[in-house]
Amino acid sequence: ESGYDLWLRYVGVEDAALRRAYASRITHLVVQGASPSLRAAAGELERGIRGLLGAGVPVEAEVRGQGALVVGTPASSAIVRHLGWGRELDALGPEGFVIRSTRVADRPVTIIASSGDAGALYGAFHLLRLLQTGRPIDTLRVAERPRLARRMLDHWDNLDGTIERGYAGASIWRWAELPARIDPRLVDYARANASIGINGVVLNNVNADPRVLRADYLAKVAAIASALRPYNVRVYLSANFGAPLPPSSTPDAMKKWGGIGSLPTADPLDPRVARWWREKADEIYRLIPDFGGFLVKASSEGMPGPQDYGRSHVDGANMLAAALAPHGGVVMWRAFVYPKNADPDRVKRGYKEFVPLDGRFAANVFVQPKNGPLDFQPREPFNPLFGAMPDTPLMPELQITQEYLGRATHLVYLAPMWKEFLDADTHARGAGSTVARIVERAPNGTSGMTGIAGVANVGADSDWTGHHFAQANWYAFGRLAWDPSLPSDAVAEEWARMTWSNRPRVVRTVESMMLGSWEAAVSDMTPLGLSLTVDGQHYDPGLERREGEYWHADSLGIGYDRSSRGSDYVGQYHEPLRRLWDEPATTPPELLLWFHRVSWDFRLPNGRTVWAELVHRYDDGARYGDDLLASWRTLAGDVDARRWREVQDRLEQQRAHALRWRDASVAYFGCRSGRTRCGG
Ligand code: BDP
Repeated sequence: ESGYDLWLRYVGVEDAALRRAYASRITHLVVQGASPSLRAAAGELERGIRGLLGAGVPVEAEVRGQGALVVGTPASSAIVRHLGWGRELDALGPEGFVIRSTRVADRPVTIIASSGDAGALYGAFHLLRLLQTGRPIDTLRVAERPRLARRMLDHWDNLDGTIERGYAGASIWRWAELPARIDPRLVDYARANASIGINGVVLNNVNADPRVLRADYLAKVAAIASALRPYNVRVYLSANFGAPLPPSSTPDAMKKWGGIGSLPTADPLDPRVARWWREKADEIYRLIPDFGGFLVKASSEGMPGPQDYGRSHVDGANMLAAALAPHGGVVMWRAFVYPKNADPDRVKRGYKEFVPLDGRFAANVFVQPKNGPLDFQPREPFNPLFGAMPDTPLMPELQITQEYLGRATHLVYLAPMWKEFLDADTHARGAGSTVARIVERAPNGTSGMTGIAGVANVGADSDWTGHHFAQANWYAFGRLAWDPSLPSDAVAEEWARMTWSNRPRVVRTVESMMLGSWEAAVSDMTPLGLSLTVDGQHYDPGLERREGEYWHADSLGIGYDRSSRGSDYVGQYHEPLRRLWDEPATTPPELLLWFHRVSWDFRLPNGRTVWAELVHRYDDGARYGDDLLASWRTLAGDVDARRWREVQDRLEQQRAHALRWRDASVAYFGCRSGRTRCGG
């Protein structure tokens, strides 16, 4: 196996009794309705059942005897309509579904029903997951609905086929061939997304090449949209704010992109600019009637934006929102904005830029903060914007691609990191105001204005993600976007069963390898709340690079003082966090050096000094590489040879790299602190 099939392998059920039980419950398939999504559901069920049960089942127009699997909506299917579940299905929404064992004309059947075709498709994938993970299906009573409306995968793909922070080969969008030829791989990509509930993709890098909005590219975008549509995946684009300008107008850095228009300005308050965007939106929707909207990185890291014209983020976002609103599109306006003049402490800047704007964005604008205030570090405290903008829909941006977490070399399962973020209590409206709850509730209950985005780790490699275990992060992102309350271990177990095997030993081993891997990576690269310890490529240790900027280490101590006595970043949090995190003694050790500069002899709750704890963690983190290898070795023969060997190779690289991190870090801090000899 190459890994191409992801978690949708549909290999035969090994347990013969279970396979017989499934076969007696699924003797034929009845899919009433012929919409593209219902056809996709039927196709997937046929394919999955054929693989899992070793033989296909007939597709019938009606229930014939026992064991029908019926799929449909009240609108598409008379069988579903006559069950009288309409009210319940309506309450679950067009993406929600029920799966139920019941009787039709006195015959036992299994029903997958939804008020929408998309929900029926999601239900089909859910049933397949039950079969793939060996669950009983005799007395099903499933009711599901997504907790967030927009579950987005953001590609940082460039028009030349490269991917910013991509470690799995070239872009899967083959722009040169489009729109004439649509790579069949796109259908498999769409299936994978649908299987985990992802319903939107941004095709291009946030450092957006404006040409993607040109007519020739829009025709290509429309072709991609048509391939994804049956799977309920809508297309969005990153828009370059300077697009109305002429191509390569001026050589200065702020406008290095130029545009695709001919206007002398991109000032959002200039009526010509507003009109340009309105016409652009009209053009897009003529080609792609269900186009999702724009993701915008503006006035950030050299990208053009409203601040080039003395305007605010509100001016910029609302102008674009007005162009999209007549068509039902949205703007996702990134909050990854950190102008130097806002504050000497970089992590304070996003909050200072955006909190004053709360409540002023148009109804179809999301503000999109990263999970942490800095930049996708292995561990950060939650971004204080969550809980500070009650009147603005916030769509968190997570990073699935492992920019700072060992790229596609390291096995790092990210669900525990995302859970720490989603479960973090902001205390914005008293205890229990978790990030997940804030994100799940749109201000004023505006429908469609909840969501979450993950920066994709997908590329054209045969295994899609460059490491077989990195597939788990794509999978977990989708599952958590559907339901942020799912536990990391349950998601890991599902994935392990589908991707590797249902054998208990494999499931246990794979799951345990995954579950400790994030903490180990944090220990190895950024223990105790350190950040940006990497080199320019964001892969190898590069401690000297950032010395003094994100933390400071010398003979007296280590850390960054963000307490009220320092940068007062802690003041951006609600009580009691502000008070707790203001003192080293009541700050969780995991974030100690993020919030405080302490002496090397400062004692942690476990009795170790900071120096001893750092060394201990580096050691622990590095040793996880050995543990992973030892665990994986026990599975030789339990999993297919090619994938086993490929993972084994990666784990060996990871171990060597982890040791390098430990040695470089201990040597560096040993020298800075005066505990060990420098150099050599
Ligand atoms: C940083 C990445 C850079 C992105 C930027 C962003 O290093 O490639 O363009 O974030 O999110 O993490 O805009």
